[in-house]
Amino acid sequence: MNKFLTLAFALSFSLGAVAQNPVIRDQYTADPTARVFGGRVYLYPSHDIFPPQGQRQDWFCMADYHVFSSENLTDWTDHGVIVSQEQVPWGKADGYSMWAPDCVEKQGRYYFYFPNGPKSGRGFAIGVAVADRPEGPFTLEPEPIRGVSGIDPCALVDRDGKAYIYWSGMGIRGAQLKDNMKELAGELREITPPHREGQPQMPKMLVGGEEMKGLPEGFKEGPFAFRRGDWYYLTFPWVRKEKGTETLAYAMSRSPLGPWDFKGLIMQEHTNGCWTNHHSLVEYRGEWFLFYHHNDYSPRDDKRRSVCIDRVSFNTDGTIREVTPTLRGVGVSKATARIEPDRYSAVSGPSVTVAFNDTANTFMGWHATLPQKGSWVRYDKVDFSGLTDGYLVINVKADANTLLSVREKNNKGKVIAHVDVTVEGQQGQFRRDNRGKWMSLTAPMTYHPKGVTDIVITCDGKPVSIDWLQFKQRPTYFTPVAANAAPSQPDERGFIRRWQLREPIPQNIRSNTIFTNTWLREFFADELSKLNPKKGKWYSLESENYNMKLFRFAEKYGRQAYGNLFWCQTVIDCPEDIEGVRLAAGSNGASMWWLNDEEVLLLEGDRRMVEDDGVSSRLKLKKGRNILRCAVVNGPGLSDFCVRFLDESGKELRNFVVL
Ligand code: FUB
Repeated sequence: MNKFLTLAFALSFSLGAVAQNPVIRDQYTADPTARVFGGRVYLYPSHDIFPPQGQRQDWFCMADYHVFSSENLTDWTDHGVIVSQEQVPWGKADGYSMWAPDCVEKQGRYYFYFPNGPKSGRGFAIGVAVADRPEGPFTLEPEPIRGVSGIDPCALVDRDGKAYIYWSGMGIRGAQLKDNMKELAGELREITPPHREGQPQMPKMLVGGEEMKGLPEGFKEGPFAFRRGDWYYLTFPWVRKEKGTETLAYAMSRSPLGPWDFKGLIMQEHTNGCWTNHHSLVEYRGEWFLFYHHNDYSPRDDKRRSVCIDRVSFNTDGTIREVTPTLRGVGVSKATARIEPDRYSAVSGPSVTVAFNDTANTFMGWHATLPQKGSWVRYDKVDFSGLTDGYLVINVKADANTLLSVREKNNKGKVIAHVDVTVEGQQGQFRRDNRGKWMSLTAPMTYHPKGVTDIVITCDGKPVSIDWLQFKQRPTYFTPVAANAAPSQPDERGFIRRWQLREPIPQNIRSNTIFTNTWLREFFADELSKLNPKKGKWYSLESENYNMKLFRFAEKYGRQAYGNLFWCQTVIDCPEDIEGVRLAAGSNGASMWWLNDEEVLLLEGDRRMVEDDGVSSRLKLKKGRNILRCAVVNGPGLSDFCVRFLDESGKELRNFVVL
């Protein structure tokens, strides 16, 4: 037996939840072969990269293969590199020709077939690597398959255990494989390759298999053969003379090596001129899917491509229904993951536009622009399961104050959340000047859809662009306190967790450096004089933490998390007069503290919350009710506070209750 090379196992990592086209969003992927192994879909694509110096800059360039897998066609795991060019014993270490591959399983072993440029000679050979698991590690065979000269291998293991290989080279060829899956079963013939004008004559070579008969005239490559019922399908990229770029086409037969009966197209030419397409069809959980590629992330360079998936179906006579590519793709998107409306299922009309977020780094994705009141985008199959107390986070950009809604099913459907996009400071949410800037806004959910449904984003005012949106379950953080609730105690470290919080008052503060003693005194005095306990909503809450996370409170009740003034008060009931105590507080943002309407502490400057950060002078807590009040203000940044009383010896005070 020749020398084997065992390949290192690369680290796997998940790409996060993305259900839209393209499906792999951090690297170029092309020529997708999808296979189902052990109830999971495995994706074996080529890996387009930009050519290094010295390589032809306008040509395909691939140095390795990754394998990806998914259980739901939404979340893809990248298992890393399984074969790279410098590991192939017979291949050029710098050939950059690792074109379309395939992988099939037979008797518990996984056979990975891939083309590559041989060390000596021209053209392509096809190699095999074998593994015990679909994601490897793969062991490379020392030599390519004898008698196979070409690209784009595809293997078919039939129900009777016989296996076949198809490839592209002087037309589309097919041959039976031996049981070892590494050699052709039939005779090999020596031929003189046809001479191509302007090129040197290739030396004689061994050729196996036969050219597939019954296929249409014109350029063909990328065969993908499969069986469905008693029909064999040979599918392939095909160039129609009159159009000049690749379609996906197919032929059917009752036997694995034909002759074939040409049937027509699975997909038309790409409308943007992307020259190639390449594909596979796979049945998964009772549905059929077409994997193909398009140059979405690289619209001006069709040698850098990306894998897409759409559903495909069959007529009763076994013929394939033509597939129209979609942006939305397949798979269900979780409401709690980022949803990208630029990958829409439908739009109100052609005036809705999609543009890259960053043309210098297209992997940053796209945004959709709704140009006028009434325009909308629909995004189907969003799963709201488990979201019981949610709010919306949406990343938007606008040039003027506007409104949008997220609705269920259609543009007149039930409003799930309504967003007030304020960029100029007159409406509710943002007072800063955010014209033309991306902003993450939050909005309460006014309706919680059940299970999987479609969402529609409607523009209800001026033009607005949307990058992504996401629903979040409101964190608990606080438990509402009923009016007749029993008094609570300070926690075991003396921190007071029960507070009445007024809904936040948004502030136009760009920087916390303004929080000087003088500024804060004036600000708090002014705000205190305006404070009307009957105006604005007050919430009586018990915190799950020793500190009151005010920004979470804001978020939970659908207000902006940053740039707020918070009013907070609590009632302390003492069994007796307690002399010589000190108030010890920490706050993120500046804060001022009053005990029974007397100012007792000011925490100034741009500070973070630290326990006992500021300590008052000695105070008296009187027998009965004492009102402790604080105001916390912050510009950009989080807001929270923690507070307790310390006794004469500096120990936390706990002999009182909080009403
Ligand atoms: O990816 C390189 C080549 O482009 C493939 O092998 C062909 O099928 C075409 O997609």
